[in-house]
Amino acid sequence: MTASATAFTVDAITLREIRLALKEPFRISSGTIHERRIALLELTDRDGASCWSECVAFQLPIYTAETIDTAWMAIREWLAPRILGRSLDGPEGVHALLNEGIKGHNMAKAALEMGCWGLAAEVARVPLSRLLGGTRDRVPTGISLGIQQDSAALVARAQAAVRDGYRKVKVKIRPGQDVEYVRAVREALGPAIGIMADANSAYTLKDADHLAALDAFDLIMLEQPLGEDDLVRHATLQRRMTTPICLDESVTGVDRAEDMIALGSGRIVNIKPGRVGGFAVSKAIHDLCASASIPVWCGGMLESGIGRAYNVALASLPNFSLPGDLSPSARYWHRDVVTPEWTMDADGMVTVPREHPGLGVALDREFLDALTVRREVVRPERTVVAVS
Ligand code: OSB
Ligand code: MG
Repeated sequence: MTASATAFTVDAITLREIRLALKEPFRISSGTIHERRIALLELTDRDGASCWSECVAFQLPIYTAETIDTAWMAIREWLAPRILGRSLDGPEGVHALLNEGIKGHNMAKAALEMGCWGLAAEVARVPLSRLLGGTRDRVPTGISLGIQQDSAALVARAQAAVRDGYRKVKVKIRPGQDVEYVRAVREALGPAIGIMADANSAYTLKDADHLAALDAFDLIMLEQPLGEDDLVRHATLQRRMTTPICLDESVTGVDRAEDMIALGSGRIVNIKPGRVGGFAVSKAIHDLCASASIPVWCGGMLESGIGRAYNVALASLPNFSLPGDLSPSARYWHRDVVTPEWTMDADGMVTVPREHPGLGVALDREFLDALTVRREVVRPERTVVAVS
């Protein structure tokens, strides 16, 4: 791909908030998500091309510090003005432009940066997966099951997931709902099914012996048992467990992935492009992990079909060797905002759009309009035009 083929100039960025009710509430150790308030971006090129992207921040800071409202402000006030009206050769350098002198706000940066990758794919008329360097036509999919009222309810969902074809079953855990829940799932599913647990930072090193009891269940991995900043403590815990630790919240950039590898804080990385500031950093973490023989997989943030298009494209890179949290639309929503909706085949595989240019899905504009609760257009020179 020549640089000029992906050159673009963003003329306007429309921020839009939609509300999308989950089919059922999703509970993690730190809180419950009932409905997604999602910030969407529409980036419009000077020559008329446009592309949508999604900000994965939740309504409350239960996963990382960011929220939809902090991201909205960061995009409008500090980040969008750095991109608007600037002629860019391609999306590769966008993260550096957004990151210079602006700390944190990775999900806000990612929404813009990934939108630039999508726009570049539109402009160059290539599928996003190919622009990124993806090589797979289909990606294996796992399900992430929220914390349930009791282990019987969890087992029923896990069994249904296996019947649906999912290639991996992830169960959320927290103190009091952990070892016995995992034991029940392993006993019900038998030894052949890939199972893992995700604690979303609910434990401390005082729980090391308790967590080591999970070693009995042959888990593919234990995701983020300790705090986001606990790289050294994760290394201590990893030495006390045979189950591989996978880091999610802790890996906020390439440096943290390097630290994980150097310290032995974990053996697997969950890459969520939103958490690390977008695709350029995701690719760099992917490449670093590939060279260190660390498997990676693509995490999820209960995205709409728009964010899912970006995750599926990313997961088509070669070192995404474990099933991602890339469930089909119908697992989350009564109706998704894209057509076709995301589906999974009976083998638990999601097809990567590798023929259509851009995201490979179309937006259902009428439905999006009906879901929209606020909209703002940001133009060059930081003119904010409030629309509603
Ligand atoms: O830690 O991966 C996580 C959902 C909300 C907050 C954190 C996480 C999750 C998931 C959802 O596991 C995965 C999905 O999008 O299906
Ligand atoms: Mg996680």
